[in-house]
Amino acid sequence: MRFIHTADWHLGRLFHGGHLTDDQAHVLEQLVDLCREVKPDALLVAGDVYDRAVPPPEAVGLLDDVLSRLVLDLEIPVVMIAGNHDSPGRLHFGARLLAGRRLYVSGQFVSQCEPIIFNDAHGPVHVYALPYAEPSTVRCGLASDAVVDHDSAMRAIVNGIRAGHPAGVRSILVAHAFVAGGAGCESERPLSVGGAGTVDVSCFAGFDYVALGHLHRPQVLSGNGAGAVRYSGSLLKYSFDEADQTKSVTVVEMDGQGVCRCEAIAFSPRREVRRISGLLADLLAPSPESNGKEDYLEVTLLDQGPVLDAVGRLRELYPNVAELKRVERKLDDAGVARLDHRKATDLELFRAFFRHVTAQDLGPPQESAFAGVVEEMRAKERSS
Ligand SMILES: [Mn+2]
Repeated sequence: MRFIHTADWHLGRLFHGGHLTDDQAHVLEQLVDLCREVKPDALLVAGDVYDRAVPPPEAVGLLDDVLSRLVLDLEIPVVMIAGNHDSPGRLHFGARLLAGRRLYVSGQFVSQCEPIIFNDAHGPVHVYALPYAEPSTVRCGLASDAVVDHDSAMRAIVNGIRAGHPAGVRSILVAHAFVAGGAGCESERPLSVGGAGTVDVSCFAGFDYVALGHLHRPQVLSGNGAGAVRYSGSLLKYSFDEADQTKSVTVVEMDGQGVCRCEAIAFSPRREVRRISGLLADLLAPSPESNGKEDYLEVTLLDQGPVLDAVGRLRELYPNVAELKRVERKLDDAGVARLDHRKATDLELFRAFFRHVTAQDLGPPQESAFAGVVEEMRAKERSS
C-alpha cells in the first residue's frame, strides 16, 4: 500500500495579522500535483485541518476545493481527523454521507474506533482514524476511571483498538498527540495547562505505521517496540522559530509485512519565513539580490541609539516585515547606585545617566560638548 501522510494544515491561520490562505493554496496545489503523480491508495490528514473551531469562509472554501479535486477528480480516498484546533462536531459534519465517496472524516470521539479497510496485493490494511479528544471526553466515553491524562487516555483507546484488531492484519493509526521526546515549536497550542500533555511512544506498539499530527516539525519517533511513528509536520512555517525547517509531506510505501519505506517530499512555499539581522543602513542598501524581498521577515536591528520609523523604511523594500526586534543592551548600573544625587555635579549625573542608557562611557569630546551646553544655559539664566 502506498499512502501520503500530512497534518497541521491550519487553514484560516493568520501570520502576524495577515491571512495565509494564498500561501496555503499554493502548497496544497503542490500536494494535489504530487497525488496525481504518485497515485497513493490514500491521503492521511492527521488533524488541525483548520486553525480554529469556526474557520473563515475562505478556509472552508479552500478545503472544499482541495478535497473535491482529490476525491472526485483523482479518486484518491482521504482519511482526515480532527486536531486540537478543530471543532469536533463541525468537522464531523456529513461524515457518514462523505464516507460513501471515500472521504473519511473523523471529528468526534467514539468509544470504539472502527477501522477503514484498504486492500492491496498482499491483503487488507486497517486504518484507525482517531480524532483528538480531551482526556475528560475519553474518561466519560469509555467510562474508565483509569483515564486521568493524555497518556492514560491514549493507552485506553489504543488497547480497545488492539483488542478488536485481527491478528496478522497490517495496521495504521492516524492520531493527534504530543509524543514525549518530540521537538515542539512556538506555533503549537499546548494540549494541557500545567501538565506536559504528552503520551509515551510505547502507546503505539504494534501498529505498522503511526501517522501523527500536532508537532509542526517533521520528525520520527521510535522505541519500545513501536514501528514507524512519525510526524509529517505542518503545511507551512507558522512561527519564526521554524525558519530553519523544511516543510514536507511523507510518502510511505508499505510492503506485505507492514514494513514502511518513507520519503519526505518538500514543498516550495510562496513566501519563505526568515530571520535577518543587521544595521538598518546595511539592510536598506541596494543589493544585487532581488529574491526573497516578499518573504515573511523577522528583522533584528543591530543599531545602537534611536532609529526613526525603522518598520516603515524596511517595508518599502521588504513589504512583509512581520516583526522588528532590537538587540538588548546590557544595562550597566555600576557606579550609579553609589552616586549621591544631592552632592553630585551636573557632569557626574549626566555621566551616570549616559552610561545607564547606552552602556557606554562618556568620551572627552562628549564631556566638553555637555559642559558647553550647560555653560550656555547658565549664561542665558544669568542674563535673564
Ligand atoms: Mn497544529
